[in-house]
Amino acid sequence: MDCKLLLATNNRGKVREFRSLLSNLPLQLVTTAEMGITTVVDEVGGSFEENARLKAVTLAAESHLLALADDSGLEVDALGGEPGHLSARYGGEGLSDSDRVDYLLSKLKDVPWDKRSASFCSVIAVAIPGGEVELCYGRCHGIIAFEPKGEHGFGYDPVFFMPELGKTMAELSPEVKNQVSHRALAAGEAYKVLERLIGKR
Ligand code: ITT
Repeated sequence: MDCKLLLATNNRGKVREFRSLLSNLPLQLVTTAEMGITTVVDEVGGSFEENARLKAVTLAAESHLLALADDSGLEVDALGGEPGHLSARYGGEGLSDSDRVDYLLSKLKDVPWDKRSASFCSVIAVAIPGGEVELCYGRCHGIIAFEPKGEHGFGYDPVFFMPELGKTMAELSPEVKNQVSHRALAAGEAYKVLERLIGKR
């Protein structure tokens, strides 16, 4: 194993965030695209944990590198926790982020403000090629806004309103999102796991 960490994701928003969240590690962060890996892992698991594990293990085995994968999504209480681990495909295949936001808003059109609570969840899996896998968790709470606001971030950020900050996640600068997000919390745990794994070599 060399000193590279494979960011096992095809989501450019996640890559941007991980590059910043893990920048102080003594590891070279590389993407699947940079390594010429075109494998798309079928997310057939029934939970964030299963899919994060599947992506990290498959791509660690293929690249022979330490690999980090994130499976994440939005859980909306009024929708019984949907879209959850199906967040990337909510509303059908081939939709854009803004199409999915519109679809979500249409599902919540009759739901009043005090019943629009939701959380973002991130499960990060760190896998050693042919070896152990460690899981790290992060969650943050918010309310689904009535309309999108803000230009930063990706996915459902424009409708994820954080009451304690008085802004949607898309209105936060990348630096602030990386202090408060579900992914920042999980990445804090993953950072410690990676430090320990590096120390063992
Ligand atoms: P990879 O599997 O290649 O990492 P993906 O986009 O398919 O990329 P997921 O299966 O984990 O990733 O789906 C996560 C979806 O949840 C993502 O497409 C977003 O729509 C949403 N999501 C996750 N984290 C988010 C965040 O920080 N802000 C906004 N939306 C987020």
